[in-house]
Amino acid sequence: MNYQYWHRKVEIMPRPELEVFQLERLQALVDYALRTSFYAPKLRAAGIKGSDDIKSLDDLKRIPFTTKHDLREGFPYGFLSIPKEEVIRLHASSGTTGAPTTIYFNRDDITRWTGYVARSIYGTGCNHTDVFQNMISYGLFTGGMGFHAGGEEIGMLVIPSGSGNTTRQVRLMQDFGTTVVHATPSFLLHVESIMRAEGVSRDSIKLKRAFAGAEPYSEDTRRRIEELLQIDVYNSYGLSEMNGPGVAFECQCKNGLHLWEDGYIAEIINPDTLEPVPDGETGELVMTILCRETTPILRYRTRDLTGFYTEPCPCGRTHRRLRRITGRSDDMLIVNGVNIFPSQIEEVIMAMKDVGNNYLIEIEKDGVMDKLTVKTEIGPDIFMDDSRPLNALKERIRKTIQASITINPRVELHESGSLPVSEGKAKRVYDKRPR
Ligand code: DLL
Repeated sequence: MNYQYWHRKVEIMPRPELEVFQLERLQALVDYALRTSFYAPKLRAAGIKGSDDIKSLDDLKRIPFTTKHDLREGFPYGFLSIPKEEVIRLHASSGTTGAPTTIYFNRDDITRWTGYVARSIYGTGCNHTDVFQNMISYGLFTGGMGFHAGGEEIGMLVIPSGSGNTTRQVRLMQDFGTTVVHATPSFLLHVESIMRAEGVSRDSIKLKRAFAGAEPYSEDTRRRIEELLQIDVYNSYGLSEMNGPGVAFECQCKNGLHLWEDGYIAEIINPDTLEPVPDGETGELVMTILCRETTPILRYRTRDLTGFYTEPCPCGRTHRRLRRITGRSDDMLIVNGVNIFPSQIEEVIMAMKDVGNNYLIEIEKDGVMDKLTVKTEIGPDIFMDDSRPLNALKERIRKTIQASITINPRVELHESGSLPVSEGKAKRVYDKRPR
């Protein structure tokens, strides 16, 4: 394969050089952190009074972890390292409870962030001849503006279509010959359902690739989107605390997400003991941002569960690859005492051909017991008024889920397109148990 690199020198930089680079950035970052009201007392208490106290990358471990709770406590300016007058933009994460976490940028921060997104997009094989439809929310959410800037940096024609309005999205693809889209995986599946329902032929669009992220999805979901839309889907990972998108991204090999280690330091820890896990094992991702001065965040506990691939990638990039993030440590559901992750259910149903593109999970109390219901849409070849294949499908779904999670779920089948679709990140789990 003919691999393409946006920042070739950095992307294939030998690891010892990369680590020297990381150390220099970390030292500079610590000086910025010491200017924030949140980190100043914490770093001093850890014996770090300036960049001179960071002599090797190992010194990072002397710095305490930062949590979502800390970010909320620091709202609105506790993590700001420069005078407010020098800030040119803010983004905020969509916290459902309490104060949102707010991230500030100066011009250099935006330039660096854009560079990481551009590098990610280019690494999938795109170039300036592509027409890029950015089907994700613009605004406080980082996904819209982050990808928009990255696409423009490469010189693609960027269509800022934003999220939702599926029929119009398809129309835009037809009118402008869109070759690449960015969306959540759940929205991509919804686009396909709408195209099918409205009789839009695949030949009327020129789509080749999609960037899918901002929410967890399984390898089967990727495969399903790729097969239905006949495109290549690249996994894209990021979080507002670390700028947004452009933190880790799949290259043309589609075998894990290169984490841009010139801009970030990643650690994987055991969330219970807080100790590092052995190389390659799964744990909680902890991130330090090296490429943003204005809001330094050190050793942030993302709650995302993943691990590193240990073998090198055929593309030649030296930046390590994360495995697909299957969920967050706080996603875990305990149903009648059994620990399950929603991703286990997704894996089962998205691999079944007769199941449609949308599903949701509901948990209720039934007396003293928990009742788990999985609602899925049916595929286009099954009809609601034909009870035999319907019952057989229901039974097949029930058995396969039970074999995977050991719990016997109730299964409900719904007409294609009838389950709710959210414009942003999909809401799949409705836990209705009293707290
Ligand atoms: O979702 C940033 C983003 C925008 C990433 C567009 C990719 C594309 P937040 O709203 O702060 O930021 O949510 C971050 O979403 O901690 C993960 O739990 C989850 N997440 C993001 N990407 C993926 C992915 C943006 N590819 C949180 N796979 C993260 C699994 C993901 N989970």
